[in-house]
Amino acid sequence: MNKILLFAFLFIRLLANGQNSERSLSSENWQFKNSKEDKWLSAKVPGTVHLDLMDNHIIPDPYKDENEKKVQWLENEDWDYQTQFAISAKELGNKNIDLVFDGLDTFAEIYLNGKLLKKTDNMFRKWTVPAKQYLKQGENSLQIQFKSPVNTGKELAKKIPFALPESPRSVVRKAQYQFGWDWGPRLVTAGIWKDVRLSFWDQARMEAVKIEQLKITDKKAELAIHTDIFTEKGGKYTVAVNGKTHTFSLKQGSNTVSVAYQIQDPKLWQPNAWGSPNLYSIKITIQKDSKLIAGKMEQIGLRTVELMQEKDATGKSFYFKVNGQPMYAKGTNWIPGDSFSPRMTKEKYQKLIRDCKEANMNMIRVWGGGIYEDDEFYKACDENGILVWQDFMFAGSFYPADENFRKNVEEEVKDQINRLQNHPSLALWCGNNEIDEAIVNWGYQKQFKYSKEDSVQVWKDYKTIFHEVIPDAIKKYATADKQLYWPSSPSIGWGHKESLTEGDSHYWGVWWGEQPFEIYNEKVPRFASEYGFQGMPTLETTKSMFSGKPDLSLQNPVIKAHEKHSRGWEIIENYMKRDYIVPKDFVKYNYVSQLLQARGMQIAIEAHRRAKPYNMGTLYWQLNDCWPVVSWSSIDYLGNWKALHYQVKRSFEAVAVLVEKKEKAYDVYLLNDTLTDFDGDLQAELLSFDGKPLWASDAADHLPANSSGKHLAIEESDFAGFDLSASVLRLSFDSPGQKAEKLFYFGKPKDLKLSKPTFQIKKVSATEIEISTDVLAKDVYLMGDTHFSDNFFDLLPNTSKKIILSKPVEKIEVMSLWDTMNK
Ligand code: BMA
Repeated sequence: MNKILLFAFLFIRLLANGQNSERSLSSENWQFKNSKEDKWLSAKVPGTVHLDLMDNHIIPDPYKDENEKKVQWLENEDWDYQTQFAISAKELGNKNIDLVFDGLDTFAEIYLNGKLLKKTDNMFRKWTVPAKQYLKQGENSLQIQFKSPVNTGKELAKKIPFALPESPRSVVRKAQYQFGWDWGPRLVTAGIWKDVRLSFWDQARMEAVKIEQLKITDKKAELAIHTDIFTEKGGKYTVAVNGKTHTFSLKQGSNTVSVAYQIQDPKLWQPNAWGSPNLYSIKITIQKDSKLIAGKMEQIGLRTVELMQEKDATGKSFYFKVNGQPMYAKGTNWIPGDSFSPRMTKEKYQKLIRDCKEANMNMIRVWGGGIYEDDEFYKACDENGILVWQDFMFAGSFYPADENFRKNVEEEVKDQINRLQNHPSLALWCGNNEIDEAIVNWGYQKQFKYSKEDSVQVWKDYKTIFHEVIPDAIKKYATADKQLYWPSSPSIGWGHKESLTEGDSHYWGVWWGEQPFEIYNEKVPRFASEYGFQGMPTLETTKSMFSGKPDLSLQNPVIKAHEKHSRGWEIIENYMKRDYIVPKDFVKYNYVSQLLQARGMQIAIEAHRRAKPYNMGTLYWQLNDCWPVVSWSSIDYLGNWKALHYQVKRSFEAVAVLVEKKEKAYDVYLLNDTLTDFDGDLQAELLSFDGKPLWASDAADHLPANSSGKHLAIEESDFAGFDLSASVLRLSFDSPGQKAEKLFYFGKPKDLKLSKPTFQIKKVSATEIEISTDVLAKDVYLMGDTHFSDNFFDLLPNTSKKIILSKPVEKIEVMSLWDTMNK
């Protein structure tokens, strides 16, 4: 039995001996109904009303066909949930019994045995409701009535003297993406979306435990463990940290006790590629009169994170120092993994975060239009060395700042800090997504005909929430080492030149601005926290859009409906024409749309990385999807890697060779994001597509730790006389500990003179193949019902590539770019 299990076991046993204990009500027999109707139907908790209606075959699956439209009526209805549960005499014997709701979505009235105990108005808060006096021995009934979030929101919006963009979404403290996004369906749901339980306690209950890192040296880490304890009666209580006891005199009510704790010879938590993300378990217990009352186990990591902003000749730097070293941030943006959050499993969280690690990432941004993620998400980030940029859940609109709203936000911030702050992965709190930018750039004030006073009020409210309420709450509730705050991502909108010289930037000149991909080479910001381009989901996921037999055609209304950007299809096609031959066949179109997306992102990532240390971070938009859709994601709803994810993995390699075409030369860069120096060989080789060596250079080279720079310039004139549209420049850096390779082409894909490759696929074992080709094969696409360890790669003649399959498959088909250029 490992330590955690053993603790959990002892803990439950002790609690069962008359100490504090909890009982989940989630698995009790829940029922639900439309408030207007009488018939109760079976329900699942945690869940949502959409899922329950689907389970009861009342609505169709909104992810399929064009069903999203058919379920819109739900958002205007009220819904009732109820359960009956028995309370024993022993349970009732506890001095205190609380009803604890980890999440109610959103406007709920809680009735216990017919008595209204609480009204709620925020999906992101935890509600603890004292319930003892309303409970009775034997059967009890709990009813939660949910009011329509849209109708309630409309009432709230009336109190604001001007129209709010996309009203009423921003007045409702509920996941904003549920109201529809440019990659997400509109599914404004309701329900008990997290666990419900009864909490029994007599003398005291443990509220938050916050672990503060005071100082770390090679020899020891000094921590302070702060525990919030609420007591029924004042007196002497003992707090133990990993068995070391400290006795305190506590007053009746709320107390915070702080205990010093040391770890000798500490091992640091390191982000991916810098070492292991070492974790320590800290067990905190409260005892009274030698009896255990309550306990909690926390997993922590020892690390420092600083956000550096130093004035320089061009503007101001923006980067993270992790454990004292500047860290180049590589990663992506996270959106909710499902439109119905309770459907996300631990396995899905673990897989998606492992996929980030595998693609050489070290940071992920939890985008502000979704949810504060499940504990499992942060646990997976802790375990995989992925730092989290955590937005608060506000996005792309104007938000009110009346007293009620302010209090509600403060409580929300408090709850989330209490839940999340001990995760070593948590690096930065960020106020919101694109609200500063929306106020300054998006022209809503004109669109909604604001008076001068209205516009002034919007800015005032913005300042109140994001420059006062949230940062003040962080100072109040988070420990000093967990208070990094950045008010808005991006800090400056992409139209303004300062967005490239300071702060973080969302560069949307590509896609929204329809500028060519190559513009990324010029528009390099200090820290790119968003930029992106859409690609289709894999064929399996595309087929899953249909309830019946899939009709794979671009004209099919089902396929069309699974693109939520109003001009999405057109933008994809326009870009495709620039760089590729647009295929007529659907499968090939799907393939090229993925290549196009990967190509755009490769150009962006490489431009950002070459600019290190001017640029110190690149987080593309977006990792994942919440339903099957054409979107900016690199992994589709079913968890399949699109061409982009494979490309990201290559482009994010810690040691990389990159090339930039200058007027008369090709500049070759070496990048090293690790903390180790390498001595190796930098080779450059010009090869014809049929594998003939045309030109070569080779030199010993030294690559310092955490560095970037130009290591070689190849004169353009060196390649005079060669047909560059039928040649590729292969660059490699080879050292005993590291290998990096880059294939550089001299034209757009559509201008390359490719010839038909003949592939050989050898089966090495049931789950391994080796592939080779007679001439250069560009963008080799392996198709089969399995995950390939590499895909959408280029293959040179006279080489071969081994590929691991996640499971054996009968049949593997293969195509390459040549197939899209020739019949
Ligand atoms: C960014 C994000 C999202 C959006 C994406 C693509 O602005 O913050 O709001 O989905 O662009 O348009």
